[in-house]
Amino acid sequence: MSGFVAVDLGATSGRVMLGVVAGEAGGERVDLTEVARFGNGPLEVPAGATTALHWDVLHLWRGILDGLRAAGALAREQGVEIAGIGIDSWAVDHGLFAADGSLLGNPRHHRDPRLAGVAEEVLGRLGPGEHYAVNGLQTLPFNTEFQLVAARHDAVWPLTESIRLIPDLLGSWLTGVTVAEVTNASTTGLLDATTRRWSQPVLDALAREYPELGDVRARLADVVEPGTVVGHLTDAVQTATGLGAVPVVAVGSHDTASAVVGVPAADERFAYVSSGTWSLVGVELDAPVLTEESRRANVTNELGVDGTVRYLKNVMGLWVLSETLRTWREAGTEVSLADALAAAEAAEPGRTVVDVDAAEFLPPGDMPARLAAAARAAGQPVPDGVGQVVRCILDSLADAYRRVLAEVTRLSGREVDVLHVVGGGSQNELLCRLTAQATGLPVVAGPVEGAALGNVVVQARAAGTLAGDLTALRAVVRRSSHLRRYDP
Ligand code: LFR
Repeated sequence: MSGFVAVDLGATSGRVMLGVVAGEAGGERVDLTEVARFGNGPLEVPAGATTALHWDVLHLWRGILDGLRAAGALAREQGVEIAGIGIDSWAVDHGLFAADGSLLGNPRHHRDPRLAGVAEEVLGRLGPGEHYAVNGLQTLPFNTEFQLVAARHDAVWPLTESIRLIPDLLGSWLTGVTVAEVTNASTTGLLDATTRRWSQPVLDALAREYPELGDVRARLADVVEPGTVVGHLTDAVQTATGLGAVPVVAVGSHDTASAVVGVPAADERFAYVSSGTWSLVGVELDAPVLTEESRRANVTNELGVDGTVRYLKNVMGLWVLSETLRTWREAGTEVSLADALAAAEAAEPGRTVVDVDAAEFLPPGDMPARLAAAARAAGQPVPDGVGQVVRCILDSLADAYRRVLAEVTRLSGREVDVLHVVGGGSQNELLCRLTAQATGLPVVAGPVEGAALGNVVVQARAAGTLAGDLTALRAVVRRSSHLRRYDP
């Protein structure tokens, strides 16, 4: 039997899973076992007169090596041969490498405060309409292109020879080969959403406005599609993990792209919420929507597996809840997630609904205070106490999902019969129920490990263990998952 290792890195934890493909042809399923889990999160570091928000990429590297060793041990126990490794992670963030191949410092976190105002400045110069017509990307303050503009005066910038998004960075450490996987590359702002290649006009426009950037294209690897073999584990990694020369396969390396593959839909009439730290709400299309109306609505055309487009929008997601619980914990009141949700369940419905996508909810900090300020500004009752605060967050998320769904279906013309919720947030029953009520659609919740399953099935197809189009892969996902349905 063949096993595939999925490395799935989220904003709060990284996981290494072994997925074993079992069952007869046409009835295959993936048995997924988590072999390692390690923490992840933003780290604030003093930087001269200010502070900078970073990721601890070496901690992730250690977690991955430990996880690969554990996956190897489990595979040996089960008599399974590991036939591939795939990495997916959050998007946009990247490491800078010098000509000698060394990493120039820890990657910045996309919630870094220095990005405030940069996007507006850049788009003011490039022309937002022209820019969107090429890259089709929603304006988020942290799109890679804005991060690069913010980095152009950094001491390490002139030394930078290679820019690698997180999964490509880690893949290059595993194999010695650097690629730019397309689904994640599509979140940089530098890709042409129609040709699925780096956009020379966009790169030229940036170089013209910001000469200090120099030749960015020379620092980017060539784009590859999911399913491409990146390379094989280096000798050093083989020694560190006890694995052989296993191939590393490019999957939908943007976690949301893998999560959308992991949506257990039966046909194309579906919408999804990939629910984690962020909630990504959208539909899957065959071609990008690059209209002015779409740009004004700030809907994104991120690229998906098999030539698809993920037409979606970022909603602030469970980040607001996790930061709320952290704020209370640091103030000395430990509230478990289960207790928080039980209190929200008992609280008055729809009492306070705020715009959770407002910029003030992006950086880490005191969310209850920000929610109170937003409620006051909107002339709504200020939530007080655990139940009201958490209820306000969930009601506001469900309301944001409703708004975004109406927008993406209208702008794309895609009709949908069902809303799939995948990822960690699919376990939040109250949120699923509120979502069904708000959208008027049946909600199918699960799989929790949508991204890891999407990662595994794309590898398994590349290896010839599975066959077929996305609908066929999704049937495998469906057979591999426990799903729950919530009717409106
Ligand atoms: C979700 C996600 C989103 C992206 C955000 C930042 O994990 O990948 O799709 O917008 O993180 O990278």
